[in-house]
Amino acid sequence: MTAINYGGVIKRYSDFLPEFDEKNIITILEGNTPLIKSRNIGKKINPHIEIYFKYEGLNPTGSFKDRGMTVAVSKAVSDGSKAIICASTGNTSASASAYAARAGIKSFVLIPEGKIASGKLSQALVHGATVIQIKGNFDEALSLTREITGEYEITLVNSVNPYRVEGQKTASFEVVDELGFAPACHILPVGNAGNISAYWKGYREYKDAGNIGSLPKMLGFQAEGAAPIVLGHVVKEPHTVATAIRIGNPASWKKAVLARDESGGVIEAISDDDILKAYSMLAQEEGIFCEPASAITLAGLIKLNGRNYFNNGDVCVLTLTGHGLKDPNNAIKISKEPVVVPCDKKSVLKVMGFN
Ligand code: AN7
Repeated sequence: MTAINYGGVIKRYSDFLPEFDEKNIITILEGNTPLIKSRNIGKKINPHIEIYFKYEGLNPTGSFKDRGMTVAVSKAVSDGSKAIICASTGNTSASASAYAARAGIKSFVLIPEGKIASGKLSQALVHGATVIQIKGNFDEALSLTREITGEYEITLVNSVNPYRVEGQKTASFEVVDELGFAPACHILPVGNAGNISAYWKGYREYKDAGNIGSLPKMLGFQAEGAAPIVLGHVVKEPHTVATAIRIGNPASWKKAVLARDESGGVIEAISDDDILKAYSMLAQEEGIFCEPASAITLAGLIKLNGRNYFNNGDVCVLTLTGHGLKDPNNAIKISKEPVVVPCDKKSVLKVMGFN
């Protein structure tokens, strides 16, 4: 396949996805994201394992949600739907509104007031979605959208829509197609738990098709203040700096537990401090800017490595789910303020250390 022929995930993985009439395929050429080998962090943390980053921030709207959205919106269009709706911590709303714009249908997005990163909000607005901020959290927004879609002719495009999961599983296909085998471990953030379920489905389907001989351990991480699966109960008021995964009652809870248990993996919690440390490390030591929720994967790897979880030779893939530019305020907040100097060479050289 040459790049010029790339047609998005529905075309590339048609053998594993529902079929659509060509005219109903709504794609912005999502997928085909790079698998980047760690150059510096791996050496430092554990030179006996291989670390790869699946950089999903390079999807058209800057997150992995586009893989599922192309399938969900193509299905909505095939069914004659004129509008879609989702609840979102930000990225689903960005993706839904872009794909709806491309399809020429309406989108409605319900978001928790003041709790979504500014880049994501700007996306929903610029793509023309009707953005409804609710005085509540994601879980409450999701239950509202489920009620509304039960009563009105409008398609729900959260990951409870099975077409979303179908699209998202293509990321595991890409990992295998790139490596030539399944990794020993696949590490993901867990919010509403759709993605870890989708990856696991993808790996299993590739194994059934004879494309891989083994399956990875699925290693999922939740933020400490929003870790219902780890705690074993709903978190009523979830909180974390990683707003993308500020979710207290994940819709795919059971599927995520199955993915963990069938694969022999873990789902654990990580503190906000450790999330932000990993976030800075990725930016400063690998040149990769992802959002805090995505960096939880590296924090999780560091945590497990600290108790010698990995075997020598293990290949670990970390999915960096969203682009750092989604959340510029957070990046600025944790960084050194830029200095301001008079406009002369001497002052500039002084800051550079060339006195
Ligand atoms: C960057 O956009 O739930 O466990 O409404 O944006 O499949 O929910 C986002 C989730 C990880 C968690 N990383 O994935 C939403 C939303 C990023 C995310 C997750 C999200 P799931």
